[in-house]
Amino acid sequence: MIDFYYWPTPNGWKISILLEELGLAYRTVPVDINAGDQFAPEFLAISPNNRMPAIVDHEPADGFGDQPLPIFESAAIARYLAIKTGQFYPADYRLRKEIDEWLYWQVGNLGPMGGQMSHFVNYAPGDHPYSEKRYRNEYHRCLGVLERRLADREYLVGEVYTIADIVNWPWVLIAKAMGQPLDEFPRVAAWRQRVKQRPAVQRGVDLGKQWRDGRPKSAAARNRLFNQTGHTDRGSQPDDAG
Ligand SMILES: N[C@@H](CCC(=O)N[C@@H](CS)C(=O)NCC(=O)O)C(=O)O
Repeated sequence: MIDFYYWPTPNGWKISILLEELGLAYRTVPVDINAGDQFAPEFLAISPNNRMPAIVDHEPADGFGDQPLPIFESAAIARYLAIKTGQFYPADYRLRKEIDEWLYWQVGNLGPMGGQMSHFVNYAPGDHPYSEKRYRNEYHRCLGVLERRLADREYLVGEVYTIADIVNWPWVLIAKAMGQPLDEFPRVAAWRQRVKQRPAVQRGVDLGKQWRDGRPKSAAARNRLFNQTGHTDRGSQPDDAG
């Protein structure tokens, strides 16, 4: 059994989709990031960067011993689960090299740029034209990178669907909702649609849909989620009621 620490956001969907694709048994542990659950000491012991997704595998893959195995960071989780099950991460070294490139690219580029864009478009109080433009342009640039990559491919690596697609896709799913149409990126739009049609992808995105209200529940929670207080990992604060 796998404990899956999750909240329904693009980063969470990477792993809900993969777990559904793999058909693995898992138990969802909600990490309400709008309420501050990510700062609970029990969660920080699993995910020291106070972010979900994370997993604990109670039946670790061969070679990992028999103690429950915690893993944080979506790309690390995806590689682990794909290697454990022998799916979506072909054994060929050149393909693996390419998959790894697109995994690291996602967690270092598309994800953070999209995340900051979303922050300034959806959450930041007041107007921040420079910051909003900077992240809009960077997100737009990333979509251009994907468009070129998909110019002669159905999927990000070769002709097979891999964890590179699974990890990148949720951050393209939300493009339109963030005010970035995909008309300029027809190959990306077609790939987005191709992946979206997979039943496991639908199930992954639907997981915990009822929790997706999108907003921090209090001023204190908002300040902590957006790190307005310069917090470290002190754990849950008692002031979340406001
Ligand atoms: N690089 C991380 C990013 C994870 C991430 O940013 N998760 C966000 C939600 S989308 C989170 O848990 N935020 C809580 C916080 O910032 O306190 C990954 O790919 O796993």
